[in-house]
Amino acid sequence: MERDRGATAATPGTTHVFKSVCRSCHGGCGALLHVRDGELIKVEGDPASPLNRGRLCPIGTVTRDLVYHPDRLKHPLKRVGPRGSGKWQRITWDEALDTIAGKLLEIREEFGPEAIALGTGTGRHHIRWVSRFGHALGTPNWCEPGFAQCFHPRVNTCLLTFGDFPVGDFTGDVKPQCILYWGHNPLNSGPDGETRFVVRDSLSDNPKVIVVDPRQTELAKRADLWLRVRPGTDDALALAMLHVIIGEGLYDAPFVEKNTYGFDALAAHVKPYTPEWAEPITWVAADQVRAAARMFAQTRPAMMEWGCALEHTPNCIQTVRAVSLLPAITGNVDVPGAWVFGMKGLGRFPSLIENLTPEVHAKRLGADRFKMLCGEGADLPAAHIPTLIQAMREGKPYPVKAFLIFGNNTLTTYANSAQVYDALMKVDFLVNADLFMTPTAELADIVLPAASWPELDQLAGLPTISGNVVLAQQRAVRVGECKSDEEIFVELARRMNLEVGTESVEEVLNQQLAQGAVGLSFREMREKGFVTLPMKYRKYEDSGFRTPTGKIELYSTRLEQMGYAPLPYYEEPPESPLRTPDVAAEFPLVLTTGGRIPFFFNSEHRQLSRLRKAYRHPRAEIHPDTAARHGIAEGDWMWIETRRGRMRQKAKLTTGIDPRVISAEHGWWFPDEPGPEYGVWKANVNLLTDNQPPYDPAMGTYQLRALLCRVSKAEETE
Ligand SMILES: Nc1nc2c(c(=O)[nH]1)N[C@H]1C(S)=C(S)[C@@H](COP(=O)(O)OP(=O)(O)OC[C@H]3O[C@@H](n4cnc5c(=O)[nH]c(N)nc54)[C@H](O)[C@@H]3O)O[C@H]1N2
Ligand SMILES: Nc1nc2c(c(=O)[nH]1)N[C@H]1C(S)=C(S)[C@@H](COP(=O)(O)OP(=O)(O)OC[C@H]3O[C@@H](n4cnc5c(=O)[nH]c(N)nc54)[C@H](O)[C@@H]3O)O[C@H]1N2
Ligand code: SF4
Ligand SMILES: [Mo]
Repeated sequence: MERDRGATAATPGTTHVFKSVCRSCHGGCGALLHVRDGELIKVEGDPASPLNRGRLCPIGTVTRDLVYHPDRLKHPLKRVGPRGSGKWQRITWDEALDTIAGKLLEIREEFGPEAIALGTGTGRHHIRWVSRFGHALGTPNWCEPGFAQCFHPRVNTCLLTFGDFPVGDFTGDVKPQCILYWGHNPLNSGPDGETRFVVRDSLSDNPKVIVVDPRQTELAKRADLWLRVRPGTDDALALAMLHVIIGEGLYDAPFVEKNTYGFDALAAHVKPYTPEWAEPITWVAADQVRAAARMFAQTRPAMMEWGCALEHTPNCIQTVRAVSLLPAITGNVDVPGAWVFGMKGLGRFPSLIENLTPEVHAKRLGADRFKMLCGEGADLPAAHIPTLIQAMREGKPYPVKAFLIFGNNTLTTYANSAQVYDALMKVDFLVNADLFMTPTAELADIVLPAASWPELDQLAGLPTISGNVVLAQQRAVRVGECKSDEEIFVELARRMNLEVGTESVEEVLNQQLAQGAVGLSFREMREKGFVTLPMKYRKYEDSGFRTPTGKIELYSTRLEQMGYAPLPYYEEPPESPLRTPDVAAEFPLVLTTGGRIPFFFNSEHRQLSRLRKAYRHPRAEIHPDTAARHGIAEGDWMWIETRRGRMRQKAKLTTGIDPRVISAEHGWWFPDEPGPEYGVWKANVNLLTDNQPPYDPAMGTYQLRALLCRVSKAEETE
């Protein structure tokens, strides 16, 4: 490893500016890191970056506060009291890594490699390194709460339907004339590479905007049409829109004729799904469904941008399929200003999956059921989280003895937190690498101090999967004894004498670049900061679509082959006023969870006082009429209760939500409250969710967005 980065960095008193990329959310804004005497003195948006043009959001702005926060973990710790007692002792990296390596070898020997599971968090720079390390040591069991619940249902479904993953062409010369935002609030959430800035900028070109969201978000306020859908019924809404577009002949007939497979079957299939059929299911008026379908189909180019709300249901694959067919039949695919397939600047990450035999693949937890999460239908197969929790708690279908968590606050983001807590208490060996001590890390045997993004080398290809822009993230500073997750994996692989997975971080990044289209080494990438690839449209005219039929599969032959429905269907959420009226009698309100907050990333950033000042408390949205019925006023603490449990958040009264719906925030714990719990049971929305069946048959997804609840006023003293 080089001693110093940047010739001037070594000269005392001079400032060196490193080009990098913010990784505090999925967004990937270009960032300039100003370093003097080894200290990060300023972080600013890179004016040259096409993703943010010099701007940073509130989270990116306080990067220095994150890097130098006094609560950062700065050296490895080992637990000295009983699990969860909060008693820790500082240890050396040597002791930490030797202990982990020794324990993993022991477990692998006695119970087989599959008894070791790895967990990580969403959008992390090191996410692919987690599976790589797992594959190197021979276990198929790695997981991430975003694999069955977020983004990957869209990725895997689109790979089957389109042969590639389409993204919005926000930055091309032709601007979208109509944008449909479906279950997505990108002004807050900075999605996968189309940063909130790009989305905001696109509004100044004055496109028609359609928003499908139970809440009146800022985007919904700006929209020409806002469809206030009942949570969990997007499948029905999409089928009705397909019905209108096909029934009224508004689809792009020449495109459909030439480039799609199964149109007639789809047309026959959606015939019964009239807007009048959808109205009582979705709570969206039939004439609004028609207006939205017509606006989307009759404006060119039209773009559809979607979010994780579609993937937080046990019918997620079919929902995603149904929505994705709207751009397909209107010809808004790989054309300027619409959905496009990216240029793949960043090559495939060397995941070492080839190290697993078919027998080991078959042992992946969930592989017997969920082929699109754990098997042949998955781009990168992962374990099914509820099945993993069961293996940790009950030793079924086989015991999982070790769980290594790299960047996930498991107690806050997995469904059914109470059961997850039980699993973490039971597992023999628990390791957690994080930037901060969290309620989850408090349960570990060994805690490792991870480096934050300005402290490490990485690559990002954005938008994710598409890779039109390749960006280098680079180590500009060091904090305490923190190591990047990537470095930890390399060191563990070496200490365990694994046969593969022992190359240095830079070697692996170079391997990845060698497979992509930019044609540079990591060292060269670091100098450049980022590379934008020129966009080519209508690539299918030369090469078709990479599906079995060479066309966009409206009727999916691959889904059919795997034993799943080839045409999308509607399914009522597992608990709902229509499906379980008995439950609704006791819990009459529909609960959705997790709408993103611009000041925090999932469970992160509650330590950062500048962000907490802007957003002190967890809030749940409730209609004023509903609030009044329960004697709840603005800012009151309010109990929200489901069949699983209860927790409280502060009431935020708004007419921008249906009186029958509640929307609660996710990710809450309170670093400012005493450990080891840090208030994790107070406002944790996953005390209300369930990880029990039904699951999406192909993806294993559970319900996070359409549950039944009731509310009441919580007294200050409770
Ligand atoms: N009810 C409900 N539950 C949800 C959701 C919802 O909407 N509703 N959303 C779901 C979705 S879409 C997702 S993707 C998941 C997200 O869930 P996760 O990805 O698990 O997010 P966090 O729990 O916030 O995990 C982030 C943790 O990683 C740490 N961290 C940050 N950077 C690094 C790093 O570089 N290295 C290491 N080692 N640690 C780091 C942070 O300090 C924090 O503790 O949550 C899911 N859970
Ligand atoms: N600042 C910030 N950025 C983030 C994150 C964060 O926590 N903070 N999280 C990251 C993660 S993990 C993800 S997955 C993305 C998510 O980013 P988005 O996809 O934008 O997800 P959300 O904001 O959770 O939900 C989008 C909208 O869906 C609506 N909604 C709720 N239920 C339903 C439903 O049943 N149907 C429909 N149609 N809409 C519904 C919500 O009201 C919300 O406005 O953001 C990422 N970026
Ligand atoms: S939008 Fe995301 S990538 Fe951009 S500055 Fe904010 S946290 Fe960083
Ligand atoms: Mo996510």
